[in-house]
Amino acid sequence: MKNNIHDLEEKFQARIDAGEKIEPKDWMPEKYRKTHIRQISQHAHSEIVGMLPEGNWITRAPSLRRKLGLLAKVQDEAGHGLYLYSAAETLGISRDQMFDQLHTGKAKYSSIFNYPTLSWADIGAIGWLVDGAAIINQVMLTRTSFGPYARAMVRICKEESFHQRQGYEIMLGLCRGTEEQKEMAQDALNRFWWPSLMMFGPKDEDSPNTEQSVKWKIKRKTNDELRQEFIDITVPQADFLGLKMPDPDLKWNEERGHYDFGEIDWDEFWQVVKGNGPCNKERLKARTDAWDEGAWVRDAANAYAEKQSLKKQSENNKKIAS
Ligand code: FAQ
Repeated sequence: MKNNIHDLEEKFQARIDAGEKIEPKDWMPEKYRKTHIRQISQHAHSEIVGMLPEGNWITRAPSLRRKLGLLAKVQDEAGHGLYLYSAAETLGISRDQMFDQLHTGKAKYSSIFNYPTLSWADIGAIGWLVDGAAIINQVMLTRTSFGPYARAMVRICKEESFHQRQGYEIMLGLCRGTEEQKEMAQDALNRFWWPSLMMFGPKDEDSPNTEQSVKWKIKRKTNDELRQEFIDITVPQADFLGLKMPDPDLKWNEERGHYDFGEIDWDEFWQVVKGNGPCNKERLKARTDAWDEGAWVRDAANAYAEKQSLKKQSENNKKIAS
């Protein structure tokens, strides 16, 4: 038995090394399955919880055009959550189980969504920085080894690119506006810059999952590699806006061909991950309230589905009888 598992694992790794995609019904090590359930469900939860900080501004967007754009973006995020929950379901976990893990605090979601959106400029900063960071991570995931996850990511990335541009366009509008508007944009950058860098996860040396995930090509790049990529792309964008990065240690390193940057406040990161960020409790309450208040919708949908299936069954029975 031991040898059998060993053989299966070797064959599995050989498939991964050859660049093959793993599909839900293929044999896979239990840890590969569990890692995917963890990562995909947490990613799905991030999309759903991520709707909340922006939802806060839908009624207060400064024009109809901005309102339409934001509404469409938030709807896209619900869609991303749904593709991802479906991808995770192929691994044998139910949606109810995943929601239960979110509502009981067992499953994480991205730390970034535990920060408040205090001004309209924050919506620009989220699109520019948060979606910008999400794309860097998710473009990598279009090549991840698990087929359903990789395929979901292709569409999600296309939509995220729109989101990033609408955010940057909001920032550009503010930076070309009045002094007060430019200050709002700078303030949003100051508050969202460091939390955006934290989105990529702990430093590689403190990341317990990276080594195995890279070996299984779940992750094609490490947390630090992606974070550096994001910084290198984003700093010139801030320069173009005429905004100042809130990091005195940020400077181009000719030798490395990358920007050097200051130390991230890892205590803050872990506090937020553990549930003690500025909005953790509020976000979780919004989700559990939505679940409780939506019970009648789920009951009605189930009753309707049951009625339809009985109707279909009785029509089939009639056809067989005639
Ligand atoms: N927040 O060993 P690692 C978006 C946890 S989508 C909270 O490095 P891993 C779209 C990690 O889970 C944003 N927890 O873990 C949008 C692990 O704990 P666990 C979400 C974090 O999995 C935009 C522990 O720390 N994207 O923004 C965070 O190998 C705008 C040790 O860490 C994804 O989920 C964090 N930032 O690497 C929506 C992408 N970082 O689970 C609305 C898919 C780490 O063992 C508006 N996920 N942790 O208990 C990934 O690529 C990976 O899971 C990482 C973490 C890179 C996030």
